[in-house]
Amino acid sequence: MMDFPPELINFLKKATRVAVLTGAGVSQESGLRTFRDAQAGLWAQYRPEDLATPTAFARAPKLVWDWYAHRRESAKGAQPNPGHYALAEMEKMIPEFALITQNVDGLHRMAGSKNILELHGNILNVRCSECGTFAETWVDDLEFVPRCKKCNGLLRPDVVWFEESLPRVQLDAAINATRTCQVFFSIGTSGVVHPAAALAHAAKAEGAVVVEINAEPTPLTTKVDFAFHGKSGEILPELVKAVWG
Ligand code: BV8
Ligand code: ZN
Repeated sequence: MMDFPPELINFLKKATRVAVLTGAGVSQESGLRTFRDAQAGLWAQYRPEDLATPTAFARAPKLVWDWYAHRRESAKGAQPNPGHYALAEMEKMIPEFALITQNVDGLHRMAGSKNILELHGNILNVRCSECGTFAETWVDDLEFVPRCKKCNGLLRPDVVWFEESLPRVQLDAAINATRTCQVFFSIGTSGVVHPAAALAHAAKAEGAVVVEINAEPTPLTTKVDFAFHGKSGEILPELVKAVWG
């Protein structure tokens, strides 16, 4: 049983407004690779940053499509881990709770979280790169990228690529939750991708208590009020039990 600082426990017991930012580390114990982990197999030769861009898709649409098809299948086969469930539990205890996620794997929703802000989209959804229509079905195993039934445009994953803007509604809601929260958690993220990486600093500037839960130190670690280094799937359930029994 981990022992948490009493001042954090007492603060969380009284908190009514909490914002949580999660990154790929929260899904690591569900068997999904984080961005920093070396890619596997045939994808090992590519850097994610070189595939998750409109330029890459324009230059090699089939390569990018296949990378997402591979990751979509992994995400479909993944289950939420105790860290996802602990966050869904925490949400039930806090009147105003926002779960801001950089993850595209849909595992927070599967675990029962409700107020989820997907800043970088959702890999399980596919839309047309021209007219934006979402595709209900498509064929994955052809030698070319499937096309939109309405306008014949190339289909693409419904995620935010580098150099693409984040969805306005989700980002505004995330900024608002960050500005008004009493406690901000940064969990399983290396805190290098912007603008998500700026949220913890904004919370701090507004006087929130900032808590980091991550496998290793990050650039944020020296700036937070409490830092716990370890697996989120182990720390989060213990924290929820220590605060809310
Ligand atoms: C934008 C979807 C405006 C796609 C993703 C210089 C300064 C500031 C910004 C920029 C800059 N240069 C370029 C930019 C902009 C760029 C950016 O931030 N680049 C970075 C690389 C510097 N940002 C953008 O382009 C964004 N858009 O800014 O629009 C604009 C418009 C036009 C022109 C310019 C700008 C769009 C960013 C969104 C990109 N899409 N994902 C996909 O999934 O394929 S980002 C992707 O990478 C993920 O979603 C995630 O957000 C990010 C990876 O970060 P993490 O989630 O933190 O994962 P990571 O692997 O890094 O870390 C995991 C952590 O978990 C580690 O610390 C590890 O220790 C820990 N961990 C591991 N296991 C566990 C654990 N912790 C706990 N428990 C465990 N078990
Ligand atoms: Zn279309």
